[in-house]
Amino acid sequence: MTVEPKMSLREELAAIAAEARAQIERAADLKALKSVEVEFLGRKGGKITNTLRGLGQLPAEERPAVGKLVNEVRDELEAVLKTKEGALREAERQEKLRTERVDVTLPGVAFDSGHLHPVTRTLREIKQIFIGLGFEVVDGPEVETEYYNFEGLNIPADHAARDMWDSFYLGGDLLLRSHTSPVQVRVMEKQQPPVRVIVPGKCFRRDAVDATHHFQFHQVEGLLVDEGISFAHLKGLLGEFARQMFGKQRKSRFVPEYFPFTEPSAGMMIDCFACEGSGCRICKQSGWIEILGSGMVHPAVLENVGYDTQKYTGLAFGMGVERIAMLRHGIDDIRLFYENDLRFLRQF
Ligand code: 2NM
Repeated sequence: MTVEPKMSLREELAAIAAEARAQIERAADLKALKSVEVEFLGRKGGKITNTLRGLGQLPAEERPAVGKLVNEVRDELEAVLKTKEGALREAERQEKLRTERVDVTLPGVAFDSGHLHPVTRTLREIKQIFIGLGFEVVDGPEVETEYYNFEGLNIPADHAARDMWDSFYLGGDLLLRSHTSPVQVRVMEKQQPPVRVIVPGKCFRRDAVDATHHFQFHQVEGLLVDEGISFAHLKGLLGEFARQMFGKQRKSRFVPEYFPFTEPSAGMMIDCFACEGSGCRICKQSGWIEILGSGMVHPAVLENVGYDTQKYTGLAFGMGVERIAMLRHGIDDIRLFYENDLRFLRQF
């Protein structure tokens, strides 16, 4: 029977250390490395740690030297582990960089950028011009009472002129406003002159829809009330607006019109900006285009809001925003504005 010579503690230690080095070297990742660390250097049951227990069996004089050796082996293995850990971390980092790399040369996702609707743009331009001329922009309700939409504006119930502003009636005395003039009445009720306001907004009329009419559209109306306001102010103000809106060489002329809330009333025409007056599609060969309605505020309207008509006079005007936009861009059908057809909208 052969007797295996019992390994000395030193030999045992050397064998464990060699095994540990080999396993550290083989560890494929940090997780594997951690289990090698636990197996050999773990505080409880680690193979190196366990050898310290064998120390007690040694003769007393050998203990310090072997104890020192155990510590040295432990320190050395810890150092080897640390080096291996660094290498594995770096390898993992490189792998992450490789797999998560972003190709910055790929074309990005292009966002379609939209733009403002041509009616919105025209409305903003009109507002900007009157702001520059000292007007304040106000708005008011789209659902109105008969009083503000009609009576207050000198349009009594039995008046034939109501047909010009036939509305949508909501029951009671409520209706959808057929112009923005009710807002001017509300403004005048609240303040004494001077009044300098423009009122942009949506209006509703019970009109048959065709190329130039729609049941919903936008207006900008304006009102200037003060001492001594005359028709000369009206012509000067609106002529300046026409020049800023349609070109500084524009000529304007006024033609008789009828509105119940103004007296006298006048339509303003400008010479055609498209053909300079020689005749074209836009001015229907006449050389002139009507762009707005206007007049001196009827004294009955001023009395309705309690103004002193001996002291104050006013001028007022109104224009259709869609109509102005159509003229400007040569658009021949108002319905195109509301169809949301991008082939149309992208042209403006
Ligand atoms: C227009 C034409 C002429 C107008 C009159 C008033 C008010 F409130 F002062 F009576 N607001 N707007 C007016 C005058 C509107 O639109 C074509």
